[in-house]
Amino acid sequence: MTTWTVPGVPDKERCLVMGVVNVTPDSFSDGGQWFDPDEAVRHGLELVEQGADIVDVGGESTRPGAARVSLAEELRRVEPVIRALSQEGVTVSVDTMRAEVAQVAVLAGASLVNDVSGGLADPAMSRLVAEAGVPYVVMHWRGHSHDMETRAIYSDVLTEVAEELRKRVDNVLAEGVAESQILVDPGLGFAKRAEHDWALLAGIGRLNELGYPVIIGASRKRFLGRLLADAEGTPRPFSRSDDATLAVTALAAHAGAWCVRVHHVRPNADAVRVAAAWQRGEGVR
Ligand code: PMM
Repeated sequence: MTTWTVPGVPDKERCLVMGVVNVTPDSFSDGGQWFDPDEAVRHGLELVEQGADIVDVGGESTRPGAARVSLAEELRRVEPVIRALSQEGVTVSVDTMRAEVAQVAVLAGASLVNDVSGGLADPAMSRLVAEAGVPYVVMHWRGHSHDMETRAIYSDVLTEVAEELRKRVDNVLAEGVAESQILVDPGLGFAKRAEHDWALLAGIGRLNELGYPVIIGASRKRFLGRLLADAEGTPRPFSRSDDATLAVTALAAHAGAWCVRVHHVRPNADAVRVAAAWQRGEGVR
């Protein structure tokens, strides 16, 4: 089992759990629930109590088709929540594509920058991350939500995603980010159809070969709903795909993922412990 030391994130000798707090009115799976800052903070603390190692705070929905929010609105949404959670000692990541938001977030106490565009959306992001010195999630991304579905064209998705991630990482390194800051994520559901998501999960080993900790964000995504469609082919709503998320978590942890990003923390926190015990063979005499 490979264990990673990521600056600013406590080592756990198991796959970490990142709990999601979307401070948005329109996110795919939990939009509107934590839009009020006090509610968002309360929810973040609840996720920690349930076993989250990191709380990921985002102020911009990235669901397919979503329009962008303004910089001012994104800052208004995330800054007070990040500040309050950080003051409570929570390890917070900021889910943003904007360097200015990342900067404010780091000043407010965020320990990681989670950029779903891997630096493509804002050319100032890599420099900012280099200066801040915080871990940086480079996710595979091909374009903004409004038209990302048209970009889901691959002949060999695993090879192409690994290669595009490697190029992004090279770019980010060239801007001064240190190797020790980099985390990678295949970006399930981002310019990907269900079959692409499954191929990437089956290929976690190849993603590990990039040489950086891998994050998997499968929670409540559409490929799970499609898999669990009823006899008429109607996809299972995301509100009833948490058990499937859990199965992905156990398998991803077993396959060497560094972290899973999930909405429903408690059972996933159990699943990563099961995977770690399984790998260590605890209980076997
Ligand atoms: N997915 C979403 C948002 N941020 N960040 C990372 N690193 N990986 C992901 O897969 C990811 C992300 C979209 O999911 P949500 O809107 O349901 O939270």
